[in-house]
Amino acid sequence: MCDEYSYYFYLIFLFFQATNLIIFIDFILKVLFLQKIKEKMHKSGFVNIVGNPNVGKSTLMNVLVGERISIITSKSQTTRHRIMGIVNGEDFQIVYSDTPGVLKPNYRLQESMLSFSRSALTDADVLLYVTDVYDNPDKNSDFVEKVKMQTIPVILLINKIDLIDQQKLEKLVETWNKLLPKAEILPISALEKFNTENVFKRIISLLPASPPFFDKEQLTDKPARFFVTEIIREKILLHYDKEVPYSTEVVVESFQEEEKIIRINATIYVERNSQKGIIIGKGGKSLKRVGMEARKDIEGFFEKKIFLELFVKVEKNWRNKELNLKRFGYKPE
Ligand SMILES: Nc1nc2c(ncn2[C@@H]2O[C@H](COP(=O)(O)OP(=O)(O)OP(=O)(O)O)[C@@H](O)[C@H]2O)c(=O)[nH]1
Ligand SMILES: [Mg+2]
Repeated sequence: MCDEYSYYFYLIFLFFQATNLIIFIDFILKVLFLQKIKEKMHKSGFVNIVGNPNVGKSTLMNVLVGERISIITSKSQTTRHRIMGIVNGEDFQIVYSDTPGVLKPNYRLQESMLSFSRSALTDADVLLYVTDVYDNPDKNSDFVEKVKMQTIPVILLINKIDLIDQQKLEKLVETWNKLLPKAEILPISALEKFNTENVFKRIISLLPASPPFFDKEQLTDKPARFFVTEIIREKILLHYDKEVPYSTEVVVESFQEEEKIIRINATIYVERNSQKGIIIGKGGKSLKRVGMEARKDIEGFFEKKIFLELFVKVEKNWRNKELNLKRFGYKPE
């Protein structure tokens, strides 16, 4: 009798075990299936920002990313590198690339800058061609021709529309429509964030389905030191005229992060002795101003106290020397 009970108990036990196993397998399959659907719904892609110098490419990228990644000044050729700004959402990842303005190179540094802009034509999922209301559509027409040949979606952004009236804008739209007939044209003001939300929405609608390319926490491809050099370079562009800012490169020699402070030593390289004197200024006043303003911004960037020490050195004709350019991070391997 007792044996019979145990037999039935055992059968019931086996039955529950089997149903539990089925429920468990069913659960795992559903999780895997949902994961697959989620992956399929996830969108990712590379959105490259190109255009002539000073049209507002970096201003736009910073607005789209929501962070101050690229430096901005009223001088052209502010951006010298290709800089990534990554925007992450639950179901999307947009990898923006800000690039140097397209130019006719006069020295090797500019050749390298142009190669960064050109590279952005080869690896984008969506291309943002930025122009502004002062830009001459005939300038760098060979680059525009390359944009025209693109098979990927091109959005043409007419920036700084805060500076002109409707009539002039309509004429510009007409001109650009003829030059890039396949491009979708959106007038914007990056400075006033006018229509930039629509740019974002259009990009999302054009992105391909894909898992993310980068860690969802990642904001950029550049290391911390890069932003230090850029902030210092921004202050130099703001405070010095003519060739001086264009003959300047900044290198971070040491970056020591302690618990409460980051200690940074950086060197400002110039091409001539006379430029060294200008950068330093009377009694070191000009260099001190650059250091003070840069330190404040770097503190804001890292949200930490900064000790910044600046040196100035002459590296003759560095803008034309392969070795220097490589050392300063301009020449791709
Ligand atoms: N009025 C107005 N000014 C703008 C707008 N967008 C950018 N600017 C200004 O245009 C100037 C150049 O802006 P950047 O973002 O540095 O331009 P860029 O195309 O990145 O320039 P490069 O890096 O030199 O090629 C700055 O003084 C900006 O403040 C805009 O929508 N309206
Ligand atoms: Mg720029």
